[in-house]
Amino acid sequence: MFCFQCEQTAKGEGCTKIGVCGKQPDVAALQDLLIYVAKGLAQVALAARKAGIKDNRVDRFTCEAIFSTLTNVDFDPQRFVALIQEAARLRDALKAKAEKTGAKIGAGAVATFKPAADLKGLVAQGESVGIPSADQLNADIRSLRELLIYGIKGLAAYTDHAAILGQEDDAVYQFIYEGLAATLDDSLGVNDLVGLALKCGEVNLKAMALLDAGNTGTYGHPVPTAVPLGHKKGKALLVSGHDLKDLESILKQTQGKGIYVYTHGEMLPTHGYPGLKKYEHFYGHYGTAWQNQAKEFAAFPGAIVMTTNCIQKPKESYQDNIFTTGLVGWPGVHHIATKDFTPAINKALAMPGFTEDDPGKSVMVGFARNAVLGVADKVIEAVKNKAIRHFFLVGGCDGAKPGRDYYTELVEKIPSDCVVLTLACGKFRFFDKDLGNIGGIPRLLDIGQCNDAHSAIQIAVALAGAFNCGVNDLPLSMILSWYEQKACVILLSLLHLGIKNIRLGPSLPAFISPNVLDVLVKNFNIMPIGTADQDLKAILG
Ligand code: SF4
Ligand code: SF3
Repeated sequence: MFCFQCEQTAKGEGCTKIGVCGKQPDVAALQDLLIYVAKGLAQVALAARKAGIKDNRVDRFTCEAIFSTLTNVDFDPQRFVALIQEAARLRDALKAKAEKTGAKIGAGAVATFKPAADLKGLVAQGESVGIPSADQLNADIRSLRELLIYGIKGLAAYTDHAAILGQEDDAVYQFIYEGLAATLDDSLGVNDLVGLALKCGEVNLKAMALLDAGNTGTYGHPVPTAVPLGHKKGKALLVSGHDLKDLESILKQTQGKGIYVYTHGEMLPTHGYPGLKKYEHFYGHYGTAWQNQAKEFAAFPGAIVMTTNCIQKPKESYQDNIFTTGLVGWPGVHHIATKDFTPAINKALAMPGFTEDDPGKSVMVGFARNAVLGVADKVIEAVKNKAIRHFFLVGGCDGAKPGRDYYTELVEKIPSDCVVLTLACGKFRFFDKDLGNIGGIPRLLDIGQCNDAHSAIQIAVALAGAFNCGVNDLPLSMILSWYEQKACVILLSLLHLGIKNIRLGPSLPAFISPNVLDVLVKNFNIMPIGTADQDLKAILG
């Protein structure tokens, strides 16, 4: 196997024997094969679209298939067998439909590839279509094709999240097909691929705006809300991942059953949505970021549902208490495909739950664009009268590397006349710190999930508008942490917007070649994080 799509890749180079994430070589090969078949499906979809034929089932499926290959989503080989076969079936059906209209559909090797009938055969096929080695393909082309693929993975994930809430835009699907097909096109050089990667960032802004519209249109704009980190005496069900609709279904299905519902990881900001916080048994937040789940889930006295990334290998002690839904999968873990969460609810009822009330401390969430821009006058005034010196956007993914302590230290050392905006699971490095406030404006503002990056961008753009300057001229520094491919596409969106001087850590992507890095540094002055002291000195002088 060879995989280097995430930040924790082995030795900062690539996972070759088994994934550091727990991905087995057979699943790695099946994921490579699924991406390969998706590229062929994309070629056919583009040709069919030229003939005026679109198929929403193909569009939705393509995003689901690609999302499944994101880091820490699906580790179950059988699910990939089904996805590969369905991809080929949909491709052939679309081709037949288009050809009936007289359209000419190309018959290249990828678009006509026949998947093997069984898992063993598919794994063997997958092993021959993985990422080419640096000897087989020019290092910069390889780097940019993979950057584009990882950008598309993140884009497909956000497109799927938005579509679940009824928000779709055909231009997004069109680009996903174009981007996938472009990675097969040997005529494209470095400049073409850089352009496509930035276009991926541009299209992702559309996808994230759709997701924002889906979330806020369905559940209202988040409002500042205190979330207890403790628990209530009673049965307990923990929901992790990013999917608000799954959470809502669970809240509806647990109503009146004597179960308290808790959030984990990226679900924390959901407590701010009026349409979710109205449920009285939606109580508090348990635990921290994804990489601590083995310890935290083992200690949780109720059932656990994973709605999206990030799942890790369940420990034996809680293997029977954890359930997956949507695109998440782990072999042997009970998967709830129908959205009837009865098995998880029955498990929560059978487990002891918490034996006493302990509200613990609480944290504030709900500072998404509507809440922050609602007090924009106050914020602008505070900047003008120098009560606020600088804004730091410290956000992105969390992960297991010790170097991620940087983000905790940085936030602790940010001076008291500065405001910290945060989003995504990287916040768990400092989310429970009491940073106080500046004239009533909290110094730590949680904008939401990684899925809410659109909200952060809207806040920055609105502030720039208020100060009549560009985002790069604001007293704002972006200090980001990355781990998986949703973060890759958000970074591409920021670069598309021309945002400069981003600090990225804890390490730079292994799939970025030295020349590609050079392009990014020259055009965007993107830089690796240093030490907290050095970076604060460089930013604040
Ligand atoms: Fe390795 Fe990350 Fe790929 Fe998992 S997703 S195999 S940890 S590079
Ligand atoms: Fe986190 Fe997986 Fe990226 Fe949603 S939950 S930000 S890593």
